[in-house]
Amino acid sequence: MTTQIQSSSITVAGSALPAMPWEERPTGSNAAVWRYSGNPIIPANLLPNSNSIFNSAVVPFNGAWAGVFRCDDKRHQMNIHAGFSDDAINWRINAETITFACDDPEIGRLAYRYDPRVVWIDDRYYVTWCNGYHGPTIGVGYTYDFRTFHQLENAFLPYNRNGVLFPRKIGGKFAMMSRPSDNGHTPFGDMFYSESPDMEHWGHHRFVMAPAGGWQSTKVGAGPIPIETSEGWLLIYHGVITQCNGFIYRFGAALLDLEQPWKVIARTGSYLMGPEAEYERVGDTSNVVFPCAALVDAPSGRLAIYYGAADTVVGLAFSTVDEIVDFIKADPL
Ligand code: BMA
Repeated sequence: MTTQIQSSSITVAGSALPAMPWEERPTGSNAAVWRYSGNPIIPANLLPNSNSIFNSAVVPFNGAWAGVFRCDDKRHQMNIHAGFSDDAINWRINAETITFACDDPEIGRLAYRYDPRVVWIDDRYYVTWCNGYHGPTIGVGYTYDFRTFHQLENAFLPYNRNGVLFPRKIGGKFAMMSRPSDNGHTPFGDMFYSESPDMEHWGHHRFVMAPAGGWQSTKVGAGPIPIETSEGWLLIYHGVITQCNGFIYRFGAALLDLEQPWKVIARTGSYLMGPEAEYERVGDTSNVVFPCAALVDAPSGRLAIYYGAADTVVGLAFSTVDEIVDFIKADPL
């Protein structure tokens, strides 16, 4: 038996974003998540020296939109760049990488930076990313204006990836999901929850979820900033399966307890979206969709999901909180 809930009963925390990108589900489709008709929205060569622009994060900013973009250059150095947009679809990305002011040169020194997430908490935008420090770990910084950036201490020891902050303090503490990993193309990965009183010291680590069968059998990692709903935190996450020709990255979603987010209420059995379009199937790493951000219009529950496609370009997809919660409940793990 499947559980159906009244869509209208779900409330979503956050702002109204009536100007965010939106398209209705195409006629004849029953997909829970559907692609923007103009995909990909950011081409690999948007910058003069970019090899690829993909796993990237966007937020509302000053009545328009700003973001932090993963750009790998033609030396294949991985770094992050600030960008701006009037419609959240057409982006102007700075050709220069982000420069962080940092009190400690040991921490501020660049090795590599990739897969940013951005979130507004209290009074500023926080940025997390996969930061090279004797292997990958979670870099943390903040900005008020996307022009000046400050870098804080790394959240964790190496090796770790997919550090994703919650959009408010929980139990009075900053809260972050992450995935302990290795120094290579990690063939494992569970998600953990950690909390911090000051955005520097992280502890109270709690196990959240492990890989399961099928599409999410090799590793799982948090995607966009979790969305607060009356059903729990809605966490869109990527899941990976190892096939003869390598990894395939898809994404699903879970509902987490609002006050104790390490407690999983429900989780998708089937994936929500996987590589299907040519720009997701073919690229520097074929068969990857990797979501790093979602804009949410709280009153309508509309979602605009930004994802890297085939480690080469940025795609945009749409859904609603109701659709995804219904999907989780109708086909739970
Ligand atoms: C992960 C990260 C992502 C990348 C994905 C697929 O380990 O490196 O940046 O999109 O692999 O290659």
